Amino acid sequence: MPTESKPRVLSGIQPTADSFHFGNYFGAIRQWPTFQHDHDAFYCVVDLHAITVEYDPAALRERTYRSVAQLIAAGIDPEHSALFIQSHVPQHAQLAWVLNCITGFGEAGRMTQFKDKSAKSGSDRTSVGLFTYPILQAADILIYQADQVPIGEDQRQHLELTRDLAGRFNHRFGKTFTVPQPYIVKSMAKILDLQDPTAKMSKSASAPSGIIDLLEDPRKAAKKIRSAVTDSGSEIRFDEENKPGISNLLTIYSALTGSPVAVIEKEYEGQQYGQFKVALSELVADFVGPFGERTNELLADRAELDRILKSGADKAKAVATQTLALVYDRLGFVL
Ligand code: ATP
Ligand code: LTN
Repeated sequence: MPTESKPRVLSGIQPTADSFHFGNYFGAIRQWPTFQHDHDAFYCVVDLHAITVEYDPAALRERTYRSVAQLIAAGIDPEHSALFIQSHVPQHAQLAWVLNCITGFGEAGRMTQFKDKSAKSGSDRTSVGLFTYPILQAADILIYQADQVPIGEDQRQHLELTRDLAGRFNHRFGKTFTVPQPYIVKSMAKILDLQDPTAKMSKSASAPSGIIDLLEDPRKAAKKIRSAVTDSGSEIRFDEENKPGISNLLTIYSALTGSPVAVIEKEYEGQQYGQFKVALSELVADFVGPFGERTNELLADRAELDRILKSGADKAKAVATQTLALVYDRLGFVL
């Protein structure tokens, strides 16, 4: 298929941890490689978003490389997708400024993620950057004229804002942007904290024992599964309400093997939690072991990563400069 007729996808992820965790992987990243052959795919590590909260500069640089390496280890092929760092393409920030100027203050204030995060840190420690975070996200998407945006359920409101801003700009200044569709797969797993299976697995809220990182030592990962909280009773059955612990482990088993939960339940009928956990702990170790090795191989050759990132940024800039030129023209800037 010629490139022009392929639908375009864009997604992004923040480089805010040394490793992505199972929630990030099974809830978001895993689907990215599935688009790269029949879509025109753009994937970015969003470092501009990562500075909206307090952070350490040396850690950010290292985490950005680690994020890129993990995305490649997860199956993103830089020959087929444009894989790049957001700050390498200045048009994101340039378009964000324009979008800031057509976003209502109240409209931005209604974003629930901002409300939750700012409530936690208090208004003096909340940056204006965090307030405008969703507008920069809209720029990430609109600068590529993306048709589809693979995201987790938690990003639905940001995508709605993106669609509103695209429609508003088009209405005010003439048709300029593609109005993107969210691509939210209902069956994408929501992974819960291993120690508190009523809360999601989260880098900021979970204790280390509740999280499995993709770059975890395989033996430690296996041990975390064996020590995961399970529920009273002994039946291996999916029941989110009454058996959140075992249900979460069934979700992870299913996500790792591709087997439907019902098939796994049948397979383990009559067995104890302990036996199931041992089997799952081996699957987890077999997954994180090679994943970590591949990521470390990639990280050992920074020059090659820089080459990949330069080529990704070049592909991205080719599209982004065209969109920005059109936007500046529509806005009435002297060209
Ligand atoms: P934080 O603790 O700072 O909220 P996080 O651990 O939730 O961070 P994000 O950086 O918000 O991680 O995650 C990126 C994406 O990964 C999210 O948009 C979401 O789609 C997905 N994701 C994160 N945690 C989970 C989870 N537990 N289950 C499924 N998907 C998840
Ligand atoms: N806010 C998103 C990350 C993100 C993104 C994007 C996702 C930034 N820009 C553009 C999709 C498209 C998150 O926290 N998951």
